Amino acid sequence: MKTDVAIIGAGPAGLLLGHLLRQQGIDVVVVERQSADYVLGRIRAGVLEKVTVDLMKQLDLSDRMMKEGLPHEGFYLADGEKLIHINIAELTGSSVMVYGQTEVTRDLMDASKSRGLEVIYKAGDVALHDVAGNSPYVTYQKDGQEHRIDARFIAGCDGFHGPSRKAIPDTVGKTFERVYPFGWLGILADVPPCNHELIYANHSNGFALASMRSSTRSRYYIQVPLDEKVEDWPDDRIWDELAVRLGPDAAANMTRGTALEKSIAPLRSFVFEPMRYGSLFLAGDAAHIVPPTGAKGLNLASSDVAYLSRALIQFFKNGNSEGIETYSDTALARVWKSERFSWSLTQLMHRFPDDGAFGRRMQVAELDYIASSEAARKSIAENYIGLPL
Ligand code: RFL
Ligand code: PHB
Repeated sequence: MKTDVAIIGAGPAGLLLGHLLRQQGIDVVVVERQSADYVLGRIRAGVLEKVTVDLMKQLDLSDRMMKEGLPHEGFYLADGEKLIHINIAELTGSSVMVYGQTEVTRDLMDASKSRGLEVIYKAGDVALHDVAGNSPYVTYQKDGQEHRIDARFIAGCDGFHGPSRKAIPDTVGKTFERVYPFGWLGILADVPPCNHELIYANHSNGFALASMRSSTRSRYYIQVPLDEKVEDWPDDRIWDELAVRLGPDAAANMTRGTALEKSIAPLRSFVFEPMRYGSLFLAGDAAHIVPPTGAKGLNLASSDVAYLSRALIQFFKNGNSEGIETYSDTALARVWKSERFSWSLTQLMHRFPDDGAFGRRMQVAELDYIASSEAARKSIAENYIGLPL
């Protein structure tokens, strides 16, 4: 098979990029290791920045999101007795959209066929070849046969564990990493949310987040030690802990229900530089990971893809390779700012086992400052809605 751009991974980064390039008549093939159902079964992000909403609009795939999504104009930071409202709308004139990553993925998947976006699911042993030069290719196994896709470029949109980043030689790539000493235990349930806005709570038992997917579906998280097992957390234990950590007002409004999904995700900050090597580009989680506290992961995948699609369209339409040359630096400049925000909000809202009394006093002082300073709240709000492209 021959194509212009071979895309590895059919998560949000791969599907968004595929659609944006197809919209301009550029040939693409997407290869995905998992089945479509498996990809849709992964419960992840819930908060979309303008950059993600705008890309779906640009693709004319935003109808369901505009109908079913919930625009949010604020959220809360809670710390013991203190409840700090970050009024995003007042502070920035903007808002974010609560609409699940699963739904974004479904909308992109549903439109694939009619828009000529070929996605090959259940592709085994995906491997990248000759990425340093101008004639790279991808091989994979499917139905007991080896297949080969020759391309002008390869886009590595295969998440943190995919093969793309590893195709860049160690002598070229640099990694920057912080692993946090805890994870998030998430629960999804068909119950109304306890509050109409998200609540991020710092409690002595650890962090908790009250989020949602709709007016009838809630998503909650609690900070747990890394060695904790989902099996040790029957639904009732999670609801009890949420009630304690989120405080009496939220607890009074919290409806308990059976978990539709329950999982533990470790927290990490990670950046790989550069995001381009020869004919290979990295986008999304393949190049960087943020702890979910700032709701930035999916939105960073979107901004990478916005930059990369422009660069590739410029190249294929006008023979102009400037965007391709600058992609890595341009994308990384935004990545590092989101890394900083996600790291600082994680630092502020979690209990770190080794931070002791001094670390806790720093958190209290910072939260006190945020509560008393509009400038501080504005800085949080403008990062939360997403920095401009
Ligand atoms: P994905 O979604 O991981 O997709 C990568 C795809 O590549 C496939 N793949 C392969 N394909 C072929 N061959 C191989 N060898 C392959 N290896 C892997 C995978 O099967 C997969 O389909 O990466 P992408 O597209 O870069 O998207 C990134 C986002 O998924 C991620 O950043 C967010 O989910 C992070 N995140 C959040 N982001 C937000 O913007 N807002 C949020 O509110 C938010 N909440 C979250 C989150 C992530 C979480 N977890 C579980 C890590 C909450 C949680 C709990
Ligand atoms: C979610 O609803 O899954 C969610 C919301 C906000 C975050 C992280 C996750 O910061």
